[in-house]
Amino acid sequence: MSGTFENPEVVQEEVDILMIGGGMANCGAAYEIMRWADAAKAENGVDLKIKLVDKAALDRSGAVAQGLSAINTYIGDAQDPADYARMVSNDLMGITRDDLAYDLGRHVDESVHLFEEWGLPIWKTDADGVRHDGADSEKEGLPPLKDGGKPVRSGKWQIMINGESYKWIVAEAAKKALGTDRIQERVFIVKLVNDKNDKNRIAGAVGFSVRENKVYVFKAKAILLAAGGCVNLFRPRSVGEGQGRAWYPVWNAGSTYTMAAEAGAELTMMENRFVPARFKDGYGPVGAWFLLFKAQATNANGEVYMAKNKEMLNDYPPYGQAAVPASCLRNHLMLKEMKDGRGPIYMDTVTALAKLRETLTPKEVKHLEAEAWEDFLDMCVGQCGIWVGENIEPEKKNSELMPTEPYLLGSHSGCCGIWTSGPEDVGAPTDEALPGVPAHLPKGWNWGYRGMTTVKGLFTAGDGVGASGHKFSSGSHAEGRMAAKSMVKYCIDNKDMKVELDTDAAALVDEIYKPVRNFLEFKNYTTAIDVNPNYITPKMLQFRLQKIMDEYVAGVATYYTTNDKMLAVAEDKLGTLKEDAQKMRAKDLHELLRAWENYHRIMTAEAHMKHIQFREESRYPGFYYRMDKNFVDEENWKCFVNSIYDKTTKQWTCFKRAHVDLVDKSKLFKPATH
Ligand code: SFD
Ligand code: AMP
Repeated sequence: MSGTFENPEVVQEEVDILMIGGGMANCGAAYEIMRWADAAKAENGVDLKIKLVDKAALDRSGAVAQGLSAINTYIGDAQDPADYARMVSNDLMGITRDDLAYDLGRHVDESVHLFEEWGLPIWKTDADGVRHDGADSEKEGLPPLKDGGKPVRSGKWQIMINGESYKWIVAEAAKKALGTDRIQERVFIVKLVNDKNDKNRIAGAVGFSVRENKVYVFKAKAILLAAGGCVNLFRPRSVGEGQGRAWYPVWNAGSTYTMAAEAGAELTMMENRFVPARFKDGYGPVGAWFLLFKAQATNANGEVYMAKNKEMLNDYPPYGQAAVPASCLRNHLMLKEMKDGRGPIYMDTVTALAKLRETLTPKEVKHLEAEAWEDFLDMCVGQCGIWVGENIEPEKKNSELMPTEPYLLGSHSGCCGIWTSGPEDVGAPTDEALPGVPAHLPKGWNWGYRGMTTVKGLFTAGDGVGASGHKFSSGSHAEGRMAAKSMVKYCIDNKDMKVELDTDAAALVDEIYKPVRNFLEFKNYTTAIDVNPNYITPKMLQFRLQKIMDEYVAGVATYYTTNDKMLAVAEDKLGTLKEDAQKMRAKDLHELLRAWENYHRIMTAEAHMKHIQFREESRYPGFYYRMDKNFVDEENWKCFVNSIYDKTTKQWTCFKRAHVDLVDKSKLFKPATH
């Protein structure tokens, strides 16, 4: 092993483009980037050096690790990107960037076509309307999607796949296109480094190997930071040995938001969160049950709360009147039953499967019953364990549903993230245009490079891009591809630029190995290795963070409620926790990883709390309620809440940015049909 635990080997490397993370977004970027880089070489004589680092192994890293059983964003030919932008806006209570959603909508299908070309099995419907799963549809000679093949739609936007090996397939294409010599796995990036001569420019990043005693200091002109969302900042519902399980992946630790914020990038909508309704204890997804199996959720008395509590939607005009109420509002109606003591909530799988038997052939029914299991086997295998352990056969026994602990993400049904530059050609003329900026986008929505943050050279995609959402796996891949193209353009436009790190390598190494040194210095002070007045274990610190967030920032303990006073307490406690984070210990490389992941979680948690505090309303009923401002205030708060973190003063500044609808939303608010 190189270096020692106390004094790691320092590896310094200079590249033009650094990609951080190897999930869906960066696999998209990796696939796309070489064609633009090769063109840059041929046309401009610029030979770009490119590198991708991932804290894990690409084949199973990120949210798609276990696989998925649906691709949730596929536009197809029955809808268009404007319909998609409308849906995204509606599900996120009206405050999203139409330019980003529209742009994604017009590119996402190409990624899905590539997945199919690379071998991802996609369910198809034949000319007689019969459904075939991926392997069968290939045997039957049904055409691929790009040649007019008809997918099996679970919902309006979602298509069914046999996706246990989804990530393997996407990673293989990424590795092939980028070349394995440009990829380094098991390197955890801790922080970005700004340019010495321009505080608002990116100059590099620093991280460490999770297998060897090595610290990596990268210099880079452009960085694509796509390290996923944030999980485990709230106390999870699962306890004890089950705690390693969450709905979104536990290894998404807020690295994207924290590193961007510390580098000075403007964040947006960090108050937003996603509280998915999931199968209880196993976190099994519900989409296939609601949309494909047409199941209904009920209270303990068998009453369908979406019908029973329909009137409650009238409290939230115009969103309550949408044909499909937003995810948070669906939770809002469910929570009413739980709070009034009519729980547990059930997914009525028995009735749904019985009804399907009335219209489908026995073969199709068998296929669907198998799919009920495969849905979980593909993406959430723990839920199958629960079903087996609790003797649940979905055709005979209903399963409990439960709203989970909150998650922060920008690619699934949430929209927190980083404020990024949009496309240059989307939108209607507005008089708010900046001089020199195309006149069709609102002020501040475009500054030349799609996906670039407000820090020069720093790009993001997938969970990193805020104020959009509903991109899911396919959209994150497409967004990564768009960012790759922009980064190459940025590097060509700035080909003579030199960047210089604002901190020297030795200081960066000291900072990163601080938890190791805390341990080595004090470990002999007590005989119990985990109990020490001079350091705290990352695990204990994580419990503290989760308790604060759960009890004061609208976690499950308070049925997702908080108020200004509780937030003030949280602010105080998080401040102390941030100070104490400097005392985390690392007794091995694994704990060093845990220590820095926790630091990233704390910063993300602080941003979340600050944004909730700033937004004086409850924009997402069912996800969180500020009980002192328990209403949606369209007049004053139909706007983005953005923030900037100052790493020197350690202060957040939150502010409003105007929201503009670029796509007409009136189509959404037809009389409700549910
Ligand atoms: O069932 C560092 N998602 C679903 N998408 C769909 O299309 N269909 C579904 O069926 C979906 N469902 C679902 C989904 C996710 C999960 C966990 C479940 C179910 C159980 C969502 C998508 O998976 C998601 O939108 C995308 O994957 C987001 O892509 P991206 O690239 O933004 O994030 P990532 O894939 O998690 O990758 C993050 C990468 O960063 C690495 N990383 N590397 C270096 N240094 C650091 N500090 C790092 N921190 C993280 C990670 O290793 C990873 O490679 S369903 O619910 O609807
Ligand atoms: P989920 O499995 O809950 O992550 O959902 C997968 C997809 O189906 C996402 O696009 C959700 O927004 C959508 N979805 C889930 N439940 C419903 C529902 N009851 N009505 C409409 N869309 C839903």
